[in-house]
Amino acid sequence: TFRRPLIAANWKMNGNRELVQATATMLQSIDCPHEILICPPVIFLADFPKSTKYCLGAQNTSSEKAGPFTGEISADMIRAVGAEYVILGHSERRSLYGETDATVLQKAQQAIAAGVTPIICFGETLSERQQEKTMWVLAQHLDAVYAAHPDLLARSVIAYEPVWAIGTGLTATPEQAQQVHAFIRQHLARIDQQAAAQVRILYGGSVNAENWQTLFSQPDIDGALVGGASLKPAEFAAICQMA
Ligand code: G2H
Repeated sequence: TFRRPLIAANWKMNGNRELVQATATMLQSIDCPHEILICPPVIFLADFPKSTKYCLGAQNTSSEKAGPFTGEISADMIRAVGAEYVILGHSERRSLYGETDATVLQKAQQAIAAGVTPIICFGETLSERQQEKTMWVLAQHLDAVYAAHPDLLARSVIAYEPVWAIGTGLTATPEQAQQVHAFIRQHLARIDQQAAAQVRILYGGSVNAENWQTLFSQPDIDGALVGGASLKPAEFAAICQMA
């Protein structure tokens, strides 16, 4: 099964118009066979020049369609300013803003209804890994989203982000990551075998230009969700160009 690699930048709450320009210019100048995605803070989406070299996404969206939800931004709205993807259930959203699998599921449904592809993040904490509960924890989270709504699987991208590797400089070893990616695909095959073979599973957690090549060479790693290193256009471009 061919799965087109997806290299996604998650700027988190970083960046400015200068970084938009620098990133757009850099990506415009490179050739890369993978799909490249930039997820800046939504306020910058409209500042990106239209390009065939990259697409755009948001880092969150509302679980509601529209209405009196002060401060929220709907999936229709992010779509209207160019977002084709939205990152959902990032561990920072889960741990700092109380998002649960139920919230993530609602948001994913809103996104899909608006024509936006959700990139749903899953990952274990350090203590869960140390207690050897990684696969069990992931199975619970995956089932909470996909077992009840198998139709979502063919319409989403999955990101495996071990919480202990996020922004810490620690990365999963390629073997550790491959083991989890293969488990995720296997587990999802029980829900929908074809969709599981086709779903792209991204790795996230301290990806940089140094470690990406060996992670990317793993058979079930179909791309990356890049945080810190995506704020440096030259380094992000180098990651995008690795085959
Ligand atoms: C994980 C990742 C991007 P970083 O959160 O989502 O960030 O690469 O900075 O660890």
